[in-house]
Amino acid sequence: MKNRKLIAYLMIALCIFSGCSSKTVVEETSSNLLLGFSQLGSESSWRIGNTASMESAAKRHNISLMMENAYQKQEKQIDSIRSFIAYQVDVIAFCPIVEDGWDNVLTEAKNAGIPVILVDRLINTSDESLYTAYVGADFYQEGVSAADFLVRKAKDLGKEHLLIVEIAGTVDATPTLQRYDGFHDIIDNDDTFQMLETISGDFLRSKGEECMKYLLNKYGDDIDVMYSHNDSMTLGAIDAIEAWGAKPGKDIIIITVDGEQATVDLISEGKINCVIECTPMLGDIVMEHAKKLMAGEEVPRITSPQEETFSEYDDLRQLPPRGY
Ligand code: GZL
Repeated sequence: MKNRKLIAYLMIALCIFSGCSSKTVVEETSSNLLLGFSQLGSESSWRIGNTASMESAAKRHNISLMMENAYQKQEKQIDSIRSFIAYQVDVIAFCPIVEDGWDNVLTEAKNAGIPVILVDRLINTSDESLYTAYVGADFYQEGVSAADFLVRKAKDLGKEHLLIVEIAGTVDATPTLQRYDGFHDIIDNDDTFQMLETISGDFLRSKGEECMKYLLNKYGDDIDVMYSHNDSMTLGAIDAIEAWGAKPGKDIIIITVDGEQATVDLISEGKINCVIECTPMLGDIVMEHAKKLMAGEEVPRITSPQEETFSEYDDLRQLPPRGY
């Protein structure tokens, strides 16, 4: 262990002097389990909550965490995974920003005998042995839950024809692909609804606002519903809707995913109609898996947390603080 600590600190020094931008943080503990974690970025409150969950869980489980932030760049994640391999960490965990392009680096991890845990998002690979476990949401179900709310809301309003715009997440990211499929598998088969357009806001608040401005300029007051793949984009879109002079939650039904405190609070203010929960608190599950793998024990291939739907139909006064 002492050698690895020395190498770790030398790597950090090298990283600092070479100006590499993905910040390496080594949270050291007395344990001899070192987990290398590549976080994809800091694009949303959800992501910041996920990072905090991983850091606090590592401490709780007495696991040394070497974390690098890729700031939305897949190539930085690949570099981080290679440095974890070079340092011979015990387990690698990462949130793949997109589904494609991981086979080569994960084959290197496999050849080095280092197990890989996918956190929050999946990869697209023909070699299922390249990762041991996935810890993250059932995004398809989140899309279905969003559609289920809209079907109920349409019936409640007695509406027979509603026009929908969709602000999607990062192209080729698992939540984007599956939140789209889950929603469309219901909505596209119901004549009450008509999709006007789907446009990517890359999970960013600023792009959510830009997308909604574009959609309002193109479709104006014809828009009845906005379905957004994450709360950050929704908050930006609400700024655009109010600047347009419409009332979010009334003139335009607002359905969003993540469950940040900020959006759940807007349900009570009547500005958002439905928030589908996607918890970022995955750290404890990941650390439990890492400890079991180090003990030579099996772990489940897929672990998805139970998630709820919060809407205007619920009494949210007793809801505990969301924590992100
Ligand atoms: C979902 C996660 C998504 C969130 C966004 O698990 O991958 O990425 O919905 C975040 O807020 O940017």
